[in-house]
Amino acid sequence: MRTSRTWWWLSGVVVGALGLGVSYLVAGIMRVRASPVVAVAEGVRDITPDGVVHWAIDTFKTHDKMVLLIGMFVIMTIVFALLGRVARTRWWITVAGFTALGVAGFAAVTVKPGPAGTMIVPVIAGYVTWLIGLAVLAGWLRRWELVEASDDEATDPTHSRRGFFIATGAVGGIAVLSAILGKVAGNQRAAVEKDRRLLRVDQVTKPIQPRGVKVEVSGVHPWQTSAADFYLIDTAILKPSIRLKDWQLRIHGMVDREVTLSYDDLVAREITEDWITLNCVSNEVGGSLIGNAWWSGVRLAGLLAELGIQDGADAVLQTSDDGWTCGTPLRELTDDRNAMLAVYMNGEPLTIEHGFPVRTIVPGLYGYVSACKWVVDMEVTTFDRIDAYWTTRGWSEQGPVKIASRIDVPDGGEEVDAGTFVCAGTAWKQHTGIEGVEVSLDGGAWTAAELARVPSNDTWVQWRAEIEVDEGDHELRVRAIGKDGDVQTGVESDVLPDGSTGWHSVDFSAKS
Ligand SMILES: Nc1nc2c(c(=O)[nH]1)N[C@H]1C(S)=C(S)[C@@H](COP(=O)(O)O)O[C@H]1N2
Ligand SMILES: [Mo]
Repeated sequence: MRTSRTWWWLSGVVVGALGLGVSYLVAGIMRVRASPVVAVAEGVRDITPDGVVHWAIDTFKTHDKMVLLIGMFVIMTIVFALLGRVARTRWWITVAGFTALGVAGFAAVTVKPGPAGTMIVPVIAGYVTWLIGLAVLAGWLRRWELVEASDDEATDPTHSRRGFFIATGAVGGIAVLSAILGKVAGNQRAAVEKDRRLLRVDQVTKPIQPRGVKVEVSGVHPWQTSAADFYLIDTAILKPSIRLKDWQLRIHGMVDREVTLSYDDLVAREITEDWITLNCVSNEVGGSLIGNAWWSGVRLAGLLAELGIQDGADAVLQTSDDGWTCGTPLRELTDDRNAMLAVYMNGEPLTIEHGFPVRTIVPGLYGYVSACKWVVDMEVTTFDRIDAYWTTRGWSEQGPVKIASRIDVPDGGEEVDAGTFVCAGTAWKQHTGIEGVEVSLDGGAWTAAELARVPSNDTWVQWRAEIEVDEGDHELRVRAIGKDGDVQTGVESDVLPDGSTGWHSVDFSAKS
């Protein structure tokens, strides 16, 4: 085989990369957040069956998005190589292939919120680049091939070969350069981080942990969760970077008077502050998708009352800057609890990951129906009229937190000293409160644990219990009792559709 033939695949890869780079650059310059590559990755995730998504999250933990991007990268490289390879004999397949990829990019960006007209520009730029780039490299390859094929011994293929490699190198270089420039141009993050650092909201206070909230047993998760340790759950592959001056919240729908608030409008209102525990519906029994923080923000009950809620409304459809939505029951937003538009977490502006500049926090509801990060739109409406991101994927429309408890000490598999052992952990049922916690050793009788103090029913509570353990293997179980008398069930159910149930148990051993 002539050497020229073996290089077609390389032109496919390099031209493919150039198209992606150019499209990324155009997206960056235009400040289109949904670059086609990321949009396709998000689209792939959206159309992936739930079972596969859960398997991926389970297997790769929080690296699932990285794995998705790397997987896409590998697949794209292979696809580009194949498209380059077939271009030699069947041009139309290559053109059809790039067109199909362009259409996928187009489809992925148009389902994103925002002006479709501008989001399509990066896709078109990338598509045109693919076609032109491939035509140029193919031109050099054909010249090289012709020279190799000619019987004329005097003709040296070096010139056309060199031409091909120089062109390929140049195209590859431009691809990398445009990707880097796209990154720089699109990088609002630095500016947003600066907004965060300079932000001062009057009335916001630093958290002061109430006395007696800790059981003081080493190994128990801290009662207050720092922003850095707070679990992160969202569907955004690129976290929205929103400048303070650009943020707006529109509240509309079944209200007498709709309103659009700027950040200054919002924080000029009275600030409310509270300790609130937030947890995820996907938290498995014994899991750690839960955290407790000091939140500062604006109470939604007051705000909504001012706008005048119309009869019949029972839900608020919240929309994030990245298009994610959730349906929150109006009752929990307007009753006595501190449901708020939070601006600070633990006395600091929200981090970008946790929803800067504004996110919702509602005591007593799982995050997926309430805790909208980067919130920009609230529509007062009715549940029967709306579909939210997770409820269209099999999760329950309503997501009140279920009573739960967890053993932090001993750790599973731990070896402790036989004799008296102090076990400890936490329990929660936000907005109802925990009345008691009980533990059972090796399937024996339930015995009461001691509870630490809590500032309100909206936080988790730490517990500790002294147990007598003999030498050998043991199993410890925990259950909680709510202030409403609800005793935590031992019946195990999966996180889907509305949160896990079952007792957390830990196997450990004791030695003399
Ligand atoms: N914009 C947006 N907000 C979101 C989500 C999301 O995917 N996108 N996930 C929700 C879920 S399922 C949970 S449990 C909480 C998690 O908030 P955290 O990441 O700050 O802990 O955010 C909620 N708010
Ligand atoms: Mo969640």
